[in-house]
Amino acid sequence: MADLLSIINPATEALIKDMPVDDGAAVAEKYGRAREAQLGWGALPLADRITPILRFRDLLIERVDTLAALLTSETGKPITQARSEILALPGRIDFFVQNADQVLSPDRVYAEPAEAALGAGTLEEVIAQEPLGVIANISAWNYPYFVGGNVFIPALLMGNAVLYKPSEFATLTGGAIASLLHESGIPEDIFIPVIGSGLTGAALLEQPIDGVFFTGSYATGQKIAIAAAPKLIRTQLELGGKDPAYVCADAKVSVAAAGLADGAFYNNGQSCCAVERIYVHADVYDEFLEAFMATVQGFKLGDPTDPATYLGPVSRKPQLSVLAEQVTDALAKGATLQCGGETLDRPGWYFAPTVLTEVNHTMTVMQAETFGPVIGIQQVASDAEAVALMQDTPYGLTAAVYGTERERAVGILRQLKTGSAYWNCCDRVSPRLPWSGRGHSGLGATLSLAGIYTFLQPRAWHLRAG
Ligand code: TXE
Repeated sequence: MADLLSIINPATEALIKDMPVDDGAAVAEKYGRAREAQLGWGALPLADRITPILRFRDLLIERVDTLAALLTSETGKPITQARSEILALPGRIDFFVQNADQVLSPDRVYAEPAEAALGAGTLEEVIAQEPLGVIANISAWNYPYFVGGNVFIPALLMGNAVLYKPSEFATLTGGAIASLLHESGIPEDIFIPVIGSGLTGAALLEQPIDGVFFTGSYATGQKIAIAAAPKLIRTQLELGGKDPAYVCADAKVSVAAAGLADGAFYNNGQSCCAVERIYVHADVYDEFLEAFMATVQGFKLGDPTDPATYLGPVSRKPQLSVLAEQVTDALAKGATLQCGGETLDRPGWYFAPTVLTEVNHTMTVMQAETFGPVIGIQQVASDAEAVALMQDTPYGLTAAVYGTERERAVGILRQLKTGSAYWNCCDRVSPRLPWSGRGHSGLGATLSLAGIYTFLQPRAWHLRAG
């Protein structure tokens, strides 16, 4: 009897359904089918792989209401944000489709002049790109369409087969994505959902796959890397972050306050690139805090199926205690609670939007990933002090600086080791730009041309005419 995975609605705590979990034998069987099907898929003309992907793109738009309702039911993501995520994936698909041919076309890099051939046939050198083969996509729950699509769309376009394990907290959405891809014409043995949690993910890594693409925590990312290491396969890790933002003395305070409040609380702060620490120059601190608090207190918290809701429940019940512990620790070390600070006494896993001030780096809230609706704001006396504090983290996903002078902001950002840098913006991802992390934030890049090449391996052809 297969183990069951209980899918719970975070807003009501009601059981949605129990799903049978794939055990090791089921995972091995799915791997075998993917391996058998991949060669034929990789040998297809690119156009034959693009057609079903474009159909999937259209179905995402057609079915957005149903897909968004499902995503909201199992993650608690406010329906407006669920729709936005689904409707933004077509733009990323367009980028991958528009660049697929350029990336896959063989590149003739050298043709030897006839006179140099000394009577032998002339030599030409060609670089060809080949798919990795069968890859495992072990995905996350906070943006299943984004963090999944960033991987499986280019992987499929480049001719790979994908074993896709959605997070146990977004399993129904993972199943809906698989059904939609199959309805679009992606062969069932080319995109195979693997259902379960960590044990199923670990079983997937025991298969002779050709690459693993993971999104999740640093702790689990380490386990993935250790399991993948003996195989010497492509290992890509999109992990967490402790993303800082700095408000310079010359910043437009209203712009910074609105942007950073959204950056800290959108998706209930459950984004790898959510703003997790805010530093504000003393000259604008009071004005910023007042504007920031006004924005936060304007956020509507409630039923995630209500289009007016901005803050729903957190997606995972254990996070409630993580958040409460970070608040307790901060207050015990001298922080001031501006608002929130506790789990709400109501059905569902709701944590009040929380702003802490008079914080410092002895507090967990300013050092460990929060991944929830809690933010610390610290006053600084200079840009140099802000840089020192922003650098004080093993993570390196994104950093943001709000200020009028571009050179001043860029000069600050250049000192920080992050994969993405923001001037007067934050918490944004573009298909045209590589999404990568330094330090504990990960390995490799998705999106941009780099995020397409990562699903390929180059082959060097040395061809001398007979
Ligand atoms: O992540 P996990 P969870 C961070 C965030 C969050 C924390 C925990 O701080 O609070 O991670 O979230 C699978 N071998 N991020 O529990 O445990 C697991 O089934 C193979 C940031 O979701 O990392 C799931 O599919 N697979 C991140 C996936 O790994 C294993 C987004 C992630 O699980 C496994 C999500 C194993 N041993 C969480 N153990 C971001 N970058 O945004 C687990 N899994």
